[in-house]
Amino acid sequence: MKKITTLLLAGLFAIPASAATLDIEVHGVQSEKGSLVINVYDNKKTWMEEDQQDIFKQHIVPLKGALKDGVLATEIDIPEGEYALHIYQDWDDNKEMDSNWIGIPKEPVATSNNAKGSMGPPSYKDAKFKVDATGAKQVVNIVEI
Ligand SMILES: [Ca+2]
Repeated sequence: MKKITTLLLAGLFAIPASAATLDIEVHGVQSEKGSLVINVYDNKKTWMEEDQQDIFKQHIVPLKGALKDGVLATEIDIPEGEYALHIYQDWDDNKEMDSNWIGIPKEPVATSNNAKGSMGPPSYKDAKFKVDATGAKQVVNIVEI
């Protein structure tokens, strides 16, 4: 019996206990043009950088046929931890958040916790949230700035 218990425990620990599901609802999507790009960051050093190596995880959802009353619902499998999301509607599907010459986004944007910046982009501190073993949910509004 003891042996079986040990085996069971070993089996349990072999499963990555840290896998969790992050549910994301993006409200206020105005059109089905392009894709929704969800960039997940796990530290403030790389926050909002667009190089692939700076992004912890990227999740791209084509919008055609994916909206329900202007809401896009999706989920990401992610280890437990602390994260912040930067989301934009990539109208032209060029995998970049287009912005004007002073850096103001030209495509609709959203941030986890609906964090807002004052005179600049929102901070990692305001946007960060925890994902524990039971997962997490973020409901955000996407807006044109
Ligand atoms: Ca773009």
